[in-house]
Amino acid sequence: MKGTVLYEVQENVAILTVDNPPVNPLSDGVRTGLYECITNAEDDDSIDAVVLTGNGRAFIAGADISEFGGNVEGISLNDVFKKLEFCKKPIVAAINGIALGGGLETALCCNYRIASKTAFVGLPEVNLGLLPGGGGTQRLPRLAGPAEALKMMLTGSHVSAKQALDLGIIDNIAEDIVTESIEFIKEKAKSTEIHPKVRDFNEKMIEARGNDTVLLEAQAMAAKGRKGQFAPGQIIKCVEAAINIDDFDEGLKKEGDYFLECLVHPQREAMIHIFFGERAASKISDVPKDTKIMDIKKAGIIGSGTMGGGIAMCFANAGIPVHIIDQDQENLDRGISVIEKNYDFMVNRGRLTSEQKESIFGSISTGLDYKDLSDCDIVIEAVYENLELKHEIFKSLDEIVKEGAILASNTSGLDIDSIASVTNRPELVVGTHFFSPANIMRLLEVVRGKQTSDETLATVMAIGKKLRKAAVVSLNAPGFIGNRMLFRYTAQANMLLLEGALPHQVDQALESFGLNMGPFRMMDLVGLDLGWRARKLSGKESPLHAKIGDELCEQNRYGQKSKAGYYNYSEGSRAPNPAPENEKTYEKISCENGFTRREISDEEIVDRCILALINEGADILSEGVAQRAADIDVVYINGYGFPIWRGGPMHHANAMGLDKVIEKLEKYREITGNDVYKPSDMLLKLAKEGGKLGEAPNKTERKEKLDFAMSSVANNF
Ligand code: 3H9
Repeated sequence: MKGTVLYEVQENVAILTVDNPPVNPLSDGVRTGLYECITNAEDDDSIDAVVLTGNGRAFIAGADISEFGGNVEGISLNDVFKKLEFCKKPIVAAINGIALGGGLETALCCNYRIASKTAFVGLPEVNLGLLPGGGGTQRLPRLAGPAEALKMMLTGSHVSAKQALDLGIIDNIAEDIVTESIEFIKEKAKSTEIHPKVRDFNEKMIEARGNDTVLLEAQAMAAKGRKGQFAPGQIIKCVEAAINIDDFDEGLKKEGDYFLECLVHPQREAMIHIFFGERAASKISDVPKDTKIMDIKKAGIIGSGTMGGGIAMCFANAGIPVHIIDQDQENLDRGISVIEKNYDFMVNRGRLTSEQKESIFGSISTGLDYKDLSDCDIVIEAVYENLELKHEIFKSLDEIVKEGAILASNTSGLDIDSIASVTNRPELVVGTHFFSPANIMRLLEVVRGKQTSDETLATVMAIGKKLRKAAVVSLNAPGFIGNRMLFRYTAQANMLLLEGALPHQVDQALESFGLNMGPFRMMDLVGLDLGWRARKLSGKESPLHAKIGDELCEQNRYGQKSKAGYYNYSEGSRAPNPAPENEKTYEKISCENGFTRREISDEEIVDRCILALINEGADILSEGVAQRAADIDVVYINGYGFPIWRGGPMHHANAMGLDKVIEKLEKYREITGNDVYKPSDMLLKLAKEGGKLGEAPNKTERKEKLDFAMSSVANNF
């Protein structure tokens, strides 16, 4: 059995300590331990009261997520909760740290709750495609009121001890959590007052009855922030039951029914796949666990543009002082004022206090002289994509920055080995591909060059965690993981346009599938002119899929920046408006290239774009560029707007069944004659074995990695 509960007695108080490192989830051993320890305390006449706390940095991080979807052994969580709630002795939850999901629900079954200053609580089950199924949907609204409870449950956000106190979720904050909790419960045990149970607090429920506003607002919040997800609607139904049903146990039963529907829903499996995928991504199979992590006390950034500024904010937010260098003062002034505006915005939104802003913003310095970077532990170059320029910068950095410091390039696709080759420390050179805006987007691709050392890689992964990024390792290969897949995907979207579909049709079909933004809206946002200019410079003929975009550029339609691209944009707005004037261009280019435009169904649009992603992803895996399929999913969800509830393109393929994937690939290969749909060898092999996309093959079985010099992807980024 996993986990246990320690039992200790101090001054007639039983102290129950949940012990299941590192974060004390409610695994079978903990459930059994809790049940038995409460029974012991009840049966022991010398015990007057109980303190329940957790070992280490967590109180309880929730139900054991690894148990969902399998056979749950031992005592059920709800039996434990019943035991706690109806314990004959008063119980206080001494919330010493993290109390999430089933952890907060445990505390809500106690008579009293005290938290340490640094503790935080929340019901984040929605992030796993679940709802708080241990009474949380019934008890939290009784304490915090339905509006605040819904906000917490629909966003999954964490609430500090101070906020929890203000919301009425806890009764007090303590400096010395266990000692003060013992004193507190001893006093309570002496008094004759009835020890409260949250189930009996009906006031806020009765108050909310007959007024739909709270529920309607919750529905609007879910529609905006959790598009396509199943669990939010279930959570709202649970709170509706809490408000309208007098009998608490009947409300609990409803919650149980709605929870089960979430549990068996495919979204639950997909979202838990991503929860574990994000954590697995930080484990690098051939880098020993005990690899030394370097101490990063100061960071340097080259370039104060959007990327450089965003990256600087990430470091400053994580408490690491950062120095930004640019080539002229005007750029620096502009860059730093954008950063300050971002922080002011956060202050205005109540996300930071003015004091916090002063301290964080104050840790960012700027200058023009590379010498000021000499004492940095890591320097990240974030200038525009030009290999010669990057070579120059790395040569200078290598001379100036202290020995042993990491030099990183924020390239989205250039050859890290080539950049490393101009330095005398290739083992300390790595790619750190942040996504724009870097202070908001969670994805960080960490690009491992041929000579990047284990220590450098492990340190950069640790920095990624500190910066709260979803960090994924990619081998150094054209487009790395994400942009290589994106290239295939947008190329197919463009082929659909050439064959007869229209941009808004393609966008709508893929947005209905769950993508945040359709490919043509995205291309307009990024700018059609980047690829066009690169192709013009190369003097080569545009590939078929780029023909329409290039023709639009010839008409000065570069996308949002010129207020016209695949769509039209009005001044000051990013909302896409139809551009019927483009249709004659589409017809002309289709005709010139031998296509007879045809009706294309939404199903074909989605299939072709998503299959292109899957097939390329399988190649990336078979080359070992990504360590495992889940890494690819983490990349695509956090950097490219793929819906988390579908678990990423690789999980989506596994869920569909690889046989089915191959069948569809063959079908579209026949229809289009395009080799993009030639099933990847890895898919064929796995389908034959009845396997699933999982780990990359070991080094000897890998397909040869794409070469920068040979790749069309590299020429486009
Ligand atoms: C629930 O409670 C349902 C109930 O309402 C009702 C049921 C009837 N279970 O993230 P970290 C592992 S649903 C199992 O790197 P951090 C994690 O995989 C649950 N394992 O640390 C990792 O393992 P490894 C609701 C868990 O400090 C290790 O612990 N609760 C669980 O950055 C360290 O994790 C949640 O959704 C778990 N519950 O962040 C909370 N939690 O080392 C989910 C963690 O092998 N957890 N692990 O890779 C979190 O949000 C973060 O882990 C936490 C710590 C903030 C706690």
